[in-house]
Amino acid sequence: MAGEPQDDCLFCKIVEGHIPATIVRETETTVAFRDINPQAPTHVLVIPKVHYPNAVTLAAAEPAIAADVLREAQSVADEDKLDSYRIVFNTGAGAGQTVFHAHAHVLGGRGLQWPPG
Ligand code: IU
Repeated sequence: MAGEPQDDCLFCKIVEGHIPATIVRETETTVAFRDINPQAPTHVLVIPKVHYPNAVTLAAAEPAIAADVLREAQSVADEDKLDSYRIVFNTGAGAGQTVFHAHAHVLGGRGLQWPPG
């Protein structure tokens, strides 16, 4: 069923506590943890606890939770004292998405180039 945990999803396993992660924030609907392969001094992933394959399918089905993900991105930035930061939603393998559970990358703490690679 839509939103239900998937047996083969690594981020569902992090939500369930079956795979370790450095969790920095948790709410009723979201978990935020440090990326294992950080690309910036702050590189935190904010994920919904429910399983949707990407941010747009999450937003279509659960708009309030998609908004929670964005709110949590700001909270991560506040906790790491970032004035500016980047939120990235890689969507599709061609754009670099490797984990098909919706997630926001929150990147900051260094100068960020535009356009991204
Ligand atoms: P992507 O947008 O799907 O490429 O992002 C997935 C990210 O998840 C990527 O930056 C990985 O380093 C990160 N990650 C993680 O932090 N912990 C894990 O257990 C796994 C992936 I698997």
